[in-house]
Amino acid sequence: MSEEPNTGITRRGLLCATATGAALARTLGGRAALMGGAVGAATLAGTSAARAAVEVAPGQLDEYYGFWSSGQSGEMRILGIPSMRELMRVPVFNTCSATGWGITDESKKILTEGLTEKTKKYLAANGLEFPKNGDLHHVHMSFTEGKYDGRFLFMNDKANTRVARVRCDVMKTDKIIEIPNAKGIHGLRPQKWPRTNYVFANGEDEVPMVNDGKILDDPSQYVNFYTAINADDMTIAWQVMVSGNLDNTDADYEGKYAFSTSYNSEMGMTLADMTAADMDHVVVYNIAEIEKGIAEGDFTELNGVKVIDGRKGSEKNYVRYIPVPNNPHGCNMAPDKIHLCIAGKLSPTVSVIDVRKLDDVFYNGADPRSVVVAEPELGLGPLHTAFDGQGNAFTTLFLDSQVVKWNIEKAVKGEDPIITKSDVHYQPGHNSTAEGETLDATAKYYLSMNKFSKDRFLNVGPLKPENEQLFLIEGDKLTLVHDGPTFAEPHDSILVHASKVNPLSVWNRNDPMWADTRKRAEADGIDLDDWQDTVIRDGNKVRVYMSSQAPQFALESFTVKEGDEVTVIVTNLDDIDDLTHGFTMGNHGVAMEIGPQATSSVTFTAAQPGVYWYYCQWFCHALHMEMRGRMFVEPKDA
Ligand code: RUQ
Ligand code: CUA
Ligand code: CA
Repeated sequence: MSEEPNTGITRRGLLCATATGAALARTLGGRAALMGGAVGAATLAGTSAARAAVEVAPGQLDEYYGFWSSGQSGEMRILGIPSMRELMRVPVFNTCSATGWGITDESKKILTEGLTEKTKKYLAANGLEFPKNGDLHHVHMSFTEGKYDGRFLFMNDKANTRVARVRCDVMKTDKIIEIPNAKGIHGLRPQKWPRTNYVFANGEDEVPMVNDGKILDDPSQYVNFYTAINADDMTIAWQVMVSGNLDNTDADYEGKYAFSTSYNSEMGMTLADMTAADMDHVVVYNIAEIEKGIAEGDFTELNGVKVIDGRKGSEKNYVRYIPVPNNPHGCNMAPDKIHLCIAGKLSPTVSVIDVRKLDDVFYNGADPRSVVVAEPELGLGPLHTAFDGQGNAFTTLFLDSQVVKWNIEKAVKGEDPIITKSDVHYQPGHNSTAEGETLDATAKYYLSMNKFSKDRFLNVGPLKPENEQLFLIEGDKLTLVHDGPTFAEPHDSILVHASKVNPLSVWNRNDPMWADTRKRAEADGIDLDDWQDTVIRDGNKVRVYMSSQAPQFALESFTVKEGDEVTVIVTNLDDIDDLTHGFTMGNHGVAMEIGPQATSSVTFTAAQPGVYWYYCQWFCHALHMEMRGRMFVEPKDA
């Protein structure tokens, strides 16, 4: 088999020539010529000793949880590390046929209640309840004093400008909010210190401050919004209006500053314009000053949000702009609590910012560039940086299809910081080390999230999987121990030690997830804890309360009329680990998961008269197939 099927042009050469264009060639000068070269031989799997070191034998448990974004699939995924086994998919911005996410009353409430009025109106006019898609890039866990605390996971939806929260006790989404004013929420990170009071979210796309159609093609009037969300109740705390767009974000280990990269300080609307300037910038947010400004009333209220003006030219102490080379991307705070690493993307450099120097920029008029204490040249297309907790950094090199391990202190001293470069397969975006974005960063595993798999797996047609590679960190060496194809399109991941994540196996009967359903039951005279199986008619609304216990639904049939609004409320009385039931109503587009001790409900309109079978769709018992019943639909005026 040839290395490069079908074409003499390598994908690497192609991307270089098209995606990043002339600007890249300009920035990189003569080095661009290097990129047209042939791709190196495929990375071979590591030594059998290294593979044995990470083997998780059947029946054994993994050492780390991996929490994965899924890009345009809209869900969150949970993997075991180092086995790379996919353990679970948690629906967030997508709908899910297995769990009924987007179908059940409980999930629809979460998917709709946090939308803006404007969006609700648009959706209603188009017969929709919530956006049909999501683009989930960044999953990050809540922190307490710089370490993961196992409470929540937060994540963004770039496509519909939303932020979601997943409860780690049950691994279900419990809040989704649309962010007003901003467009295209991309970078997202929780505050690290003293705890995650805020979740920070970058709006990537520039829009008019009041985006109501009066201003259209006049970019001089566009702005961008940085949002702080109150993590405990998922409300908007404040926003800062900034100049230039926003890409990735991170926060420091002192609770003083947060940061965003901007690849479009030019406020350009075309590729040529967005890459025109030699320098873009990092925006630094001064959290205490912003809070003070809000408290003192120095804000504009826009769509119910308090917005601070931090645009260039503002004299206040809310924001500073640090110039960095053209079109930066990754924004990663090192666990040494000192160095913020800004990946250059079009520039082959990483800009290292010493956050201790920021006070001087804010309060003593120091030159913003004075905080950049190193800018080592590391390779082509640096995108993201992960840390090992020992002063070293791993930066992905998209164009070189490599990861470079380098030493931060050496870079600051002006010495050659590069320790090793390792090939990855192929074109890496994000990377992760074990708890590398926390004070518990550990030099053990290195994960490369590669945007292309390129000949690494059996051909599955024109749409290929991505490739994620796990390496064992052995001293200065990275040894490849696993290749794993993934479906569209994980961007980011975190590795969290298993001891910090302790989900329940059985739901608590009074979980807030079905608090509304419980209230409605009480109004119907039903106590969900002292189960009664009954059908309540309320005009053309019918509520069917039934329990389930393997292998039976308490009601073997119920009767409704054509066009009735039927709500089926099922409580799973089984309290055994792993005993999930389901409820699927045939030919009604209705399915839901009911975990042990959970209550779920679903509302639908009864179809044309006839007999319809419902069944349990989660295999629960030897007589699982028999776990079914009939809905009789009578004609309207019978
Ligand atoms: S971004 S590949 Cu959406 Cu996290 Cu950098
Ligand atoms: Cu209950 Cu299958
Ligand atoms: Ca730019």
